[in-house]
Amino acid sequence: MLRHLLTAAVAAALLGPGSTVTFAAAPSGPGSTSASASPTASTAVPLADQILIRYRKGTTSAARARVGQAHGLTRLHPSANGRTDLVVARGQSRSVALRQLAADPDIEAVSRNYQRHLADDPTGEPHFAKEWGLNNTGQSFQVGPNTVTGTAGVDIDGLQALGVGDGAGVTVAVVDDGVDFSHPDLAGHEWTNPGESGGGKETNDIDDDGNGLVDDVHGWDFCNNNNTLHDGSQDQHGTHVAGTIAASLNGVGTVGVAPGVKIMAVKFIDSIQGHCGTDDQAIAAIAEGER
Ligand SMILES: [Ca+2]
Ligand SMILES: [Ca+2]
Ligand SMILES: [Ca+2]
Ligand SMILES: [Ca+2]
Repeated sequence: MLRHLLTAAVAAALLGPGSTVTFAAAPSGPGSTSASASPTASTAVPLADQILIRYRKGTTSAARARVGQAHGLTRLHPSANGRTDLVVARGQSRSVALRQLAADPDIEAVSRNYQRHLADDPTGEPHFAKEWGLNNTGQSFQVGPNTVTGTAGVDIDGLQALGVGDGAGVTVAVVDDGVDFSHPDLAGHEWTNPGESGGGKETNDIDDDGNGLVDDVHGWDFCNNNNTLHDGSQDQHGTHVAGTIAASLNGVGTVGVAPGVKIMAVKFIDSIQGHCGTDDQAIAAIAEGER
């Protein structure tokens, strides 16, 4: 249901009532300094540089041409519906172009050309109903001999957040005890150090990236000063924390707040009393996480 709602909402927002997208059939209009009729022309311009313009109702073709010339625009597609143009601004930054275009009297709205995705649906994860912190519907839990009932809405709006994004492209450093990346909900979530990977750098016993840590491929164990990031029963908490952050949408176990993020494991403590967990180890772990 969430996927359908998001798809419908995006379509309505982009097109407006009664509009259709017919890039290939639409003629190349005069609203730009140089126009291309190729329906695939936009693929040569990075998505981050593409700008969508919506003109005010009644804007003439002459006025659209003035907008193109005034702002140095190149049209990437024939106009979708006569009121919308996909353009790139040459010779100036995108942020400056967006600001200037927004102030143009013939333009109703301007935006980056964002890429949309189907909304993630976490409700199929077997333990999602227990994750009241993500989505509190007032569900009840058994806590020892007692039944505890939650308060609907007292949550972090995790369900809605997953409709916006999953954190892909973000790396989170877990400064804790170790993280078990062999857990089914964390497999594939390990951050990989580009300076210690490829061509055998992972296991060559050489500090290839020169940060003082040998073969720190997915993080570092500052407690034992090695690159094994999960040491059996010594580690009881970091895996849980990593799962709260990033557990996969995979039909297994739980889902994290942002199931698209990568985890860097920087262990500084374990469950052995007095073994490690000193402040200087924590500082070193945080420093590595800030890299
Ligand atoms: Ca290293
Ligand atoms: Ca190495
Ligand atoms: Ca270790
Ligand atoms: Ca899962």
